[in-house]
Amino acid sequence: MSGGYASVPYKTERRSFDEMTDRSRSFLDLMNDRRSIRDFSPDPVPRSLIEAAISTAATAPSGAHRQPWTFVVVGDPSLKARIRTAAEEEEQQNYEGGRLPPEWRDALAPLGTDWQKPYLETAPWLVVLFEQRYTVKPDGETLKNYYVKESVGIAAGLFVAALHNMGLATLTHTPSPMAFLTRILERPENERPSVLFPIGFPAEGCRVPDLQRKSLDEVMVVRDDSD
Ligand code: IYR
Repeated sequence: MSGGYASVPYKTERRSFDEMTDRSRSFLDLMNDRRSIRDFSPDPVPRSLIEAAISTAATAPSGAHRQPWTFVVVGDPSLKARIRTAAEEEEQQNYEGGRLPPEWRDALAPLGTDWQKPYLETAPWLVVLFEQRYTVKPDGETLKNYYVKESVGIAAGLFVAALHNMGLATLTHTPSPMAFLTRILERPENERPSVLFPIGFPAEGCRVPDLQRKSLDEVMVVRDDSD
């Protein structure tokens, strides 16, 4: 391989099949216990934990290694309150002003969500993930980014996994439309909000819908032309 980057050795040690099996199962067990929650405890969470989760998320692969993401961390109660008010204004129009198409309303009905978003104030942290539609270099030069939504989606997945692994809960919240986040958080023109994550511990007595995940057979297709 040639190119602009110098190359460094990549670790080549292999684990045994048994160890791989053990690790695959324990990671599956861990992730299978993850749920999106909407009922957060106000208990504080040290910012260092949020920072570690963001560092993990930022290990995601990205198109042309542009790393087209910004994680805005919000803990200030007055900023959280402004975000809640703005999100609820939009969501009230969605749920009660007839802005949600009937099919979408029906899809959400089993989840029991409504326009009220108290967790945007209760959760000790909100992290808003922004996608960088293009990169602005320190000298002001701009660079095109590639596969931005895919890259940011992968980073979001790693973020969710990192939070769950350390014992924190979150929700991939996408208030719609999200432009108010650009305004309130004063983000530059090259950024667009992607996901709003309220983060904290689940409230005492927190309950979640009794959802089932699709089975492996439902999500996997094996193509093998040799049999
Ligand atoms: N953004 C709205 C509606 C909503 C949409 C989907 I798709 C969900 O899975 C859940 C909610 C809200 O946050 O209530």
